[in-house]
Amino acid sequence: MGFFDKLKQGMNKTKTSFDEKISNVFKSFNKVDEEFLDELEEILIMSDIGMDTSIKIINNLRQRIKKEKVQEEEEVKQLLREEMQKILDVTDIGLKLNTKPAVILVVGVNGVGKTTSIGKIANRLAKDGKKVVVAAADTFRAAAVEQLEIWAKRSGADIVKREEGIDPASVVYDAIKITKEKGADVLIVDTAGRLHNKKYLMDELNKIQKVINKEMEEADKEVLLVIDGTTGQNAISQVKAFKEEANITGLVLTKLDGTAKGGVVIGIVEENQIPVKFIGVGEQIDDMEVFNSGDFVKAII
Ligand SMILES: Nc1nc2c(ncn2[C@@H]2O[C@H](COP(=O)(O)OP(=O)(O)OP(=O)(O)O)[C@@H](O)[C@H]2O)c(=O)[nH]1
Ligand SMILES: [Mg+2]
Repeated sequence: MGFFDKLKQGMNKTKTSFDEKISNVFKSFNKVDEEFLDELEEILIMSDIGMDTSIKIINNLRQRIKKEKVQEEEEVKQLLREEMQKILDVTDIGLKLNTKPAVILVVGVNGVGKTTSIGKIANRLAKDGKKVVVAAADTFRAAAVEQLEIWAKRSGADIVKREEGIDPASVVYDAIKITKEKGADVLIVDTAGRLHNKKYLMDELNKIQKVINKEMEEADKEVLLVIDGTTGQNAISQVKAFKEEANITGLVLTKLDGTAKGGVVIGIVEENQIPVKFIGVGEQIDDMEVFNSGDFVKAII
């Protein structure tokens, strides 16, 4: 069967987990040789890890298998986990919010979980004793403001909101002023979900960033790009588009509950050297975890 047929078949059978696929490769080959490694490489590519990253992982794996004389399924899996983990451990994953105030700008395409993640992050920060203000800079829908308001109440954060349709950058301007007046520690800015091909929305994001850079020049700034963990290859173009417009400092990978996916993030981290900071594992306020590369690779293999 050709590569593309396999790819198609793979997509029709997304229920077969990554781990099962690897075990199947072990069943079809009785030894860990070049053929086996080729097959494994195809599985990585089909799991959205990306061509270049998959090749890199397999090359490293090949060397280690040779050097460490590995033949057993569990040993190979362990080496594979370690090689993936190495890629994911790019930099420090904590939020850098040492100034008072500091700011977190949250961006991403529609429906990925931005507002929900803001609620969860605000809650974590509040638990650490921080005073948080959230800015409702998604002014497209009245419902967006209401949704953020609910999360602000749950987490004990203050909210700055204006009427629907107003320029989001002006909401951010007001929110910065209020954050300073209240002596709050962190301002978190919720933005509208924007398709990366809609130029005016991206321009608007630039305007928000200009306001932040001007009004909070000295502040520590995190720009978190939220990615739906059930998305495949499309996540790569999302990262590319947002990186052109914003200085992304970290990723939030959501909806990892109930999915064996998320492999795409390995390629994204490798290619962009942007760390995953949090993962979302449900719709409730506590359903967020600090990203742990070791646990993550264990979950997929
Ligand atoms: N299962 C699960 N659902 C999630 C998670 N994060 C968010 N959601 C759900 O995803 C849906 C969209 O979440 P929102 O937070 O509104 O997403 P958004 O990016 O703010 O959406 P827009 O503002 O419309 O662009 C909601 O139904 C959330 O409950 C998660 O980690 N797991
Ligand atoms: Mg939202």
